[in-house]
Amino acid sequence: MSPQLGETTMGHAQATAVRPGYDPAAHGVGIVHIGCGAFHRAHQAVYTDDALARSGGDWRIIGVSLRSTEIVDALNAQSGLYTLITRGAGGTHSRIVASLAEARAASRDVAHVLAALVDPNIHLVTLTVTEKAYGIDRTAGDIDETHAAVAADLARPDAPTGVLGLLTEGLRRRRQAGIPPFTVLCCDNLPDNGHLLRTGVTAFARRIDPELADFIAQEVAFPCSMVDRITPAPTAQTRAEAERQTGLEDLAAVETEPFTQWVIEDRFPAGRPDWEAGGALFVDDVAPYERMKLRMLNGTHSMLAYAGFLAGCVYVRDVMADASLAALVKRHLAAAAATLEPLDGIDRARYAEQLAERFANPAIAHATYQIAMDGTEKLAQRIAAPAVAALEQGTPTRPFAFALAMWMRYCLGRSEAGETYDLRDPREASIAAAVAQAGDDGHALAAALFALRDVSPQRLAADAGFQAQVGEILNATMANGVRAVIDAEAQDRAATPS
Ligand code: CS2
Repeated sequence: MSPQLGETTMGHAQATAVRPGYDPAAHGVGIVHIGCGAFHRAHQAVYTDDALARSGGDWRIIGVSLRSTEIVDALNAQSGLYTLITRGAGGTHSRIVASLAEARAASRDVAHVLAALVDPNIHLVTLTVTEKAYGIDRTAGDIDETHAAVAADLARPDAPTGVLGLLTEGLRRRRQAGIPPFTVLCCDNLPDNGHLLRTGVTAFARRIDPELADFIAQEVAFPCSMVDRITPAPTAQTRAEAERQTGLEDLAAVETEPFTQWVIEDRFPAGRPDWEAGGALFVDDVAPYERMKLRMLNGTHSMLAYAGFLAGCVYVRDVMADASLAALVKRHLAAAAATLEPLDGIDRARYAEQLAERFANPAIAHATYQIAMDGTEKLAQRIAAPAVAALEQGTPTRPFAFALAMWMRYCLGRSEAGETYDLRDPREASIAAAVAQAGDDGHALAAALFALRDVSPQRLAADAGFQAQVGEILNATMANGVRAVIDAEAQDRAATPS
């Protein structure tokens, strides 16, 4: 058995693995990152690693996991070190990342997490916790008091468990101790993510202490950012590949694609690392980049995840190897692009081509079932928002109706062969109630699922024509089967989308 990756063994890593270009021990911490899952380890932590190598600074990261203790234990056993494997047309490469100094699990170690949040050396709190962890009611622009962590943290604000509670308590303690606030950088796939989180934190704080809420609104910066790197959940193969590449056992290894992008609003009053070293782009307004990525990459991802999963494609690359589905991917990319305003320096057609190539990457095993997770948290910004824009502009809407119909068919929770699967959606119970009520009537199911809060904006739910289109596709799927509908959609309708 190979020795485990760690401070003392890193020097023995095989020459095939690139080692950090700096001495990690010479740099202090400056960032708390909440959500130290695979995406963070393939993205922000790598940009910070590049920044440390090029410009130094005390910017190492304390990783916080809200619930899972497994990744925390794995990282700490390796002094925070892990292998980043990139797989693409240029081959498979590995590199050891050293920007994570330590990890903590909020679920068992909240005192240490709060101590880190109050540490004057911490200037930044960054987050990748997934859409559902925030507990913000996006339609109302307020906190969602029915969200489990929000409810628990309102009851015990001094012992927080969730994002809003932790940030508010950290900021409260800093203010009380006269320590300047940290900047909060949201890195989740949500539109206007910085503004949204600011709304959530100030609304949460207002329930506890209105003065603190005013202080946060005035003094804390919440820049927006757009993040991009396709990162499948690590598996035993990931760990085996890391061991092959480095000669060391690594329980925190991640694999990802070569492409990476980070567009950030440059508003960091407490300073920041030299993330430009890893290629980050700093702009005044992130919104157009975010919209482009959410609608083109993530929207197409959701469509292909539902249609692909239902058609028996386990991975995204299998979807791209299916002629009809690949045509629908291109159709969706074009329809999403048509809803966007021009953006300097971005060639949308080229961006769409590049996305199709990234999805087809044969070396990346990105499960459709992984992307299908949490549909009720994702579809509003990925599918419904561009559908509304398309209705208003008179550009094609059918690709969005098809995507929603595929999600609705997926919501039945059973394949055509009769196998059941878990929806893995925070609103599973409401979906099940809608399905039970509507049964196999596509129009009734569409109406019931459109009525779920936050999934589709009023404008879309009120459009009888659009809803009828979704219901028809759904009925055709139930009558003729998913494969027949996908083929018909790709052949007949793709040429003349309505
Ligand atoms: C995916 C994203 O799981 C999903 O919903 O669409 O995680 C996607 O892979 C990333 O946003 C790519 O940057």
